[in-house]
Amino acid sequence: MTEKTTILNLPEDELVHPGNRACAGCGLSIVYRIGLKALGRNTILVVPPSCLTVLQGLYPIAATQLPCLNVTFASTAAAATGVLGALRALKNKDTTVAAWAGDGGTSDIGLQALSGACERGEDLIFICYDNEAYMNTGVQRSGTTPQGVITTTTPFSGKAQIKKDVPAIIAAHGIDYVATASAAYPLDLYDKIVKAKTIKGPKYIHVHTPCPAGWGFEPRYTVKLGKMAVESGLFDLYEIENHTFRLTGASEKLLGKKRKPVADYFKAQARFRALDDAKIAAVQQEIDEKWAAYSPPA
Ligand SMILES: Cc1ncc(C[n+]2csc(CCOP(=O)(O)OP(=O)(O)O)c2C)c(N)n1
Ligand code: SF4
Ligand SMILES: [Mg+2]
Repeated sequence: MTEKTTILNLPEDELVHPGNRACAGCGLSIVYRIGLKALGRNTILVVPPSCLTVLQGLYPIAATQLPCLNVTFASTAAAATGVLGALRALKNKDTTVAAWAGDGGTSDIGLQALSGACERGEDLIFICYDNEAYMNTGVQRSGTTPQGVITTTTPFSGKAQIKKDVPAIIAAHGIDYVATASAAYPLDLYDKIVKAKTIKGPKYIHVHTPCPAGWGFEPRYTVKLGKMAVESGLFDLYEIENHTFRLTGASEKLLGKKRKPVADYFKAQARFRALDDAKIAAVQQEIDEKWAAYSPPA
């Protein structure tokens, strides 16, 4: 079994400058800081319009020390493919190309380019930070916004449709590495990115990323909210490696244990205020059924 990273052996090298334009308590700030430590200095980032472009800022006062291509919304994985081609022409075999997009830029607008890159087998890491809406433009619903969430485009009874399962869609391409992670478990995310760097071909990591501004909770609760999503069994940490699924980290530890009620997670956020008890009970039942399938009775 590979040694897990702890806070004691995380690299000290900081690739994100202190002070950036993200909101206080932004989950993306955690994901980005730890994610860049895992990717390392020999990395080229490809980023579409999103809160990340705001967090990174503009040259010459950018928050990141890595080279970064800011590209059009729909083109992230296609632009990353172009960077890979340029590196091949330069006979550069060791630079990592990481496409890094929000949920809107991944699950909706960038999905065809991502699908194409997966189908062609491009050697890139695609990281989606899922804050479950188009946050940078003022909280519009996206394909990954959960059912019932109030956004500026679903203002009354919340989003009618269910959350799009993007990791499952990408896994259906048959690529060798798909994983989920959470801003609340940065070391698990770190280890997954480090592992992804060792695998040839497309790698996809989907990161649940609490957003105080868009979800309606106090900035100091970012990690707590992320943990509640995992500990309730709503958002699961897993890997699909060489087509084999396994729960990891905090989700693996939940197997056979009592999970926290999902109602606590919903009630801690203003965006779920339209959910009544019957809808919450229906989600709880879905979670219970999913977990019964993870650990069928002996
Ligand atoms: C083609 C196109 N449509 C719309 C926009 C405006 N826009 C910029 S960022 C953004 C939201 C991105 O949402 P997401 O990918 O979830 O990232 P987040 O802002 O949540 O971090 C939108 C709609 C754009 N730049 N290009
Ligand atoms: S809107 Fe949300 S994701 Fe965007 S910078 Fe603010 S807290 Fe972070
Ligand atoms: Mg988003």
